[in-house]
Amino acid sequence: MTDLKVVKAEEGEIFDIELDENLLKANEEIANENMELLKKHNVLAIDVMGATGSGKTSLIEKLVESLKGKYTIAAFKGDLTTTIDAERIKKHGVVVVPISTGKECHLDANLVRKALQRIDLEKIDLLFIENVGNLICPSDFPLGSEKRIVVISVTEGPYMVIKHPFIFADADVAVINKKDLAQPMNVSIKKLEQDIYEINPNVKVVATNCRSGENVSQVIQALNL
Ligand SMILES: Nc1nc2c(ncn2[C@@H]2O[C@H](COP(=O)(O)OP(=O)(O)OP(=O)(O)O)[C@@H](O)[C@H]2O)c(=O)[nH]1
Ligand SMILES: [Mg+2]
Repeated sequence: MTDLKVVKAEEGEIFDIELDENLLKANEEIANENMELLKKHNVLAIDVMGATGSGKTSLIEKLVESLKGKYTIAAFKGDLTTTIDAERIKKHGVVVVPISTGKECHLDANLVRKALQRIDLEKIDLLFIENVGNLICPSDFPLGSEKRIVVISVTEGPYMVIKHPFIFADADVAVINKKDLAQPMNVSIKKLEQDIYEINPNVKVVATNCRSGENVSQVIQALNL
């Protein structure tokens, strides 16, 4: 592939705290507890992960608009400090809990557990959890959600998928957003789709325009909602 000599991180040389095994194990245990709790109350939780600015909030807004007649919906929104997205989702008349991660580049199961204590789970059918915009860290931190959506958009260029394979491996639905900009960006949606299927043949891929709402109904179908 390349003649360039690559400097590689060997095992034991990666100092990133996210790779600390105890931390990941602790997170997984809490995620399992969250999942049990959600199941007990018949709440379907969906983790919406994806690149910064790819359209996660726009997608949730459209999903909420389409589904709020059928389900009672709540949303959690993880961000470093702001509540901008939480306010956007709240405008659609659903319960929203903003989660501030401080400096963390992803949500974790403990923060979600704290947020779960803020809502009446008996009154909720469907919970969207918008993760912090990031294609790397959230994949290591299950939250206890039953389904995972990954959102990328064509404006991030043609290599987003092959550069970030891990996040697609566990996804149920992959959304390629901003399809209206594919042509000016000179990005092939077909190629992005192929790249995703190569990583995860079981994922359902939908190309959307979350501004207009085009194909959001296909995302709903892909989620079996
Ligand atoms: N042209 C176009 N713009 C879009 C589309 N979807 C979202 N946008 C715009 O893209 C910008 C970012 O969208 P958001 O929904 O805030 O993205 P996000 O992934 O939630 O962003 P962060 O939470 O900040 O990571 C906004 O200006 C949206 O209006 C789309 O399909 N086409
Ligand atoms: Mg957002």
